[in-house]
Amino acid sequence: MKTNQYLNYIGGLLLSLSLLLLAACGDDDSSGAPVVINQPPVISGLSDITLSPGFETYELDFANYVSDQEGEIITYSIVNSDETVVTLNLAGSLLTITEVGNPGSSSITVTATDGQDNHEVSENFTVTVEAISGAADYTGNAAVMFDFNGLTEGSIFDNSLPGWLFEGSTADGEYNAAEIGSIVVENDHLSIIHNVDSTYIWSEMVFEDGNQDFTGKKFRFDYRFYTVPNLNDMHWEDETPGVDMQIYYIDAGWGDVGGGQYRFSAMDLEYSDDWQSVEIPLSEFESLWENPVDASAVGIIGLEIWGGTASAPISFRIDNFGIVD
Ligand SMILES: [Ca+2]
Ligand SMILES: [Ca+2]
Repeated sequence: MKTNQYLNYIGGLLLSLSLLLLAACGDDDSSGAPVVINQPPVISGLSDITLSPGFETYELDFANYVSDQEGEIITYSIVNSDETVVTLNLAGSLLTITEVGNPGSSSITVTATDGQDNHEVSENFTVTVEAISGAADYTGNAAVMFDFNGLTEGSIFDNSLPGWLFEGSTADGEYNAAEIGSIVVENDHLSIIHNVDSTYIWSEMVFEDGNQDFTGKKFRFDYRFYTVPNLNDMHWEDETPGVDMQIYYIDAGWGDVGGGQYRFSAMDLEYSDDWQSVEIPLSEFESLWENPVDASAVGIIGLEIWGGTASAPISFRIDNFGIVD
């Protein structure tokens, strides 16, 4: 007997058996339906996902990856292994993955069931958010330039940044890095998150060689993912609630010659997924602490951040911070 003839024979035999069974069942009023075994759902085709920084949200419809023999209504549940990388929202079969702002990977487990006993099936996939890259190095003529390249990654409060001093304070004058938000050296740039009301971060670069003549030069930096509450041009020490940032320069003696300040609230920066550049002539700065605006003898440049709350943090990335032609 050839194989296909044999299969036909077996098929015929099975059909006969089925009919016999149906006939037998027909005699039993308690189970009149044919014996059909309900199958659990099947998940197939899910693959790992890699997302670039700035994706904001990404949607995935599990209905495209789950089938059920009986076409029953499928219900889904999810588990997210790392909420510092992505957060998840599930509405029916539609999964929305939301960016947190940190690179890394999270393992996501989806469980589907058709509602029958012991019919829960699960599958894992990984969502990877790629690391955020620093801006391209500044190629113009710089008098002072912090590019943050080649530094140990981690909190600025734990890892000193050569030539750059960071301090912070709460309103009562206490210094507590954990309460001051975070500035993290990451992948050749700084990540700044400030989410504590009535607290400031003050950072300053004191030039080793003392005062330098920056007449005619510009303050510049690159920024990315700029997310801030409404800046109100107030300093929390003076007025509450104060939410603003500023860059500044001053002579080494803090007032022997002069300096200037420029508030972010006057820059009107917009959120951008890509690196953006800011350049402001030092001559366009306002008076700092009533000192004359004068860039002829600059010994210190700085960045100050005031305010921001847990629900409305000041958050952005910064690179290539310095003084240029
Ligand atoms: Ca089923
Ligand atoms: Ca850099």
